[in-house]
Amino acid sequence: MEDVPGVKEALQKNNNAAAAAKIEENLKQQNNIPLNIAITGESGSGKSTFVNAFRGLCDDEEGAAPTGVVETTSEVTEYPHPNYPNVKLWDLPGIGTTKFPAKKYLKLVGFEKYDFFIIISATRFTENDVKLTQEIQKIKKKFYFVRSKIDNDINAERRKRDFNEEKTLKVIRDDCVHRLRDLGVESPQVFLVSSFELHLYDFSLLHETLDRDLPEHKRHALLRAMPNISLEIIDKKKKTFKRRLYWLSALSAAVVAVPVPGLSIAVDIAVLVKSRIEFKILLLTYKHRNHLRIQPEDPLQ
Ligand SMILES: Nc1nc2c(ncn2[C@@H]2O[C@H](COP(=O)(O)OP(=O)(O)O)[C@@H](O)[C@H]2O)c(=O)[nH]1
Ligand SMILES: [Mg+2]
Repeated sequence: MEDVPGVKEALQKNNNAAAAAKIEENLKQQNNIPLNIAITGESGSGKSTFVNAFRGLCDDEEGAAPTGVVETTSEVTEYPHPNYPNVKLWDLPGIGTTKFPAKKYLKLVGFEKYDFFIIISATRFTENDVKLTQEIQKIKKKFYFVRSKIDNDINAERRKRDFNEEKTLKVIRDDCVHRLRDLGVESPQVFLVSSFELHLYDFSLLHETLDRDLPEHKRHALLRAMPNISLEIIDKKKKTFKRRLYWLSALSAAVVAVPVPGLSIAVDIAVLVKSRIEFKILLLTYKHRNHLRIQPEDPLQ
């Protein structure tokens, strides 16, 4: 079990109240760690659809980013995650328009606040996408390339008699990588994604990569906001959930032992009970969807 800073010291001094306060502070902090993800790319590349899929919303749901064949985003729009509002996806306007010329783009979209950038392209990455990566490199922020609408490519290729999904994906990936290299991007990493089917292709790999690159405290924020698209993600969530529950029980035990004025754990516990139920449902749905014949397990076992 990970340590909460200051708890051991407080307990060694027999100061339960101080230990409880440290635990509560730490639990609250975990809820409030900001993570700002910038989604950029040309108009029509699938930015808004990606934002919605990441937040677990359908495109026509209330609070979803507007999407469509003629929709263009001409402003920076903020979309907080419905359950974890500290995680925000920012739907950015396309680079290279008169309103957002490449040179001034990062300044105009307020680059400082983003933890990293996801650059989306539905076909080939363009000169503008590359200009943007060059500017992002200058400010030393991370960026990732997403080649979107892979379901369309696969469906079109499927009509051919010698269709092979793996080969098709490799051709698309190699093509993007070569193009980005030709445009001057060193060792580009490209993730093939369908926002209609996040559980397929490279979305999980994108998460793994972000998870590796992010600082520890931001990783938790990302994981909690991730859509439940694979057993790995569900399993990782289960682990952090158990850790949180452990500290909450420690906190409630400390409060019972020495009542500490001003400590409010009731709300947090209600949230945990609710998420425990949600957890079970999502696990069952996931298994059902993937035709896994696994008995539903208690997420806390
Ligand atoms: N087949 C498919 N279509 C997509 C995908 N992502 C976006 N689209 C469609 O592409 C069009 C433009 O998407 P939108 O998200 O509005 O693009 P934006 O202008 O970059 O925000 C819409 O009709 C979407 O339904 C995808 O992963 N697969
Ligand atoms: Mg849009």
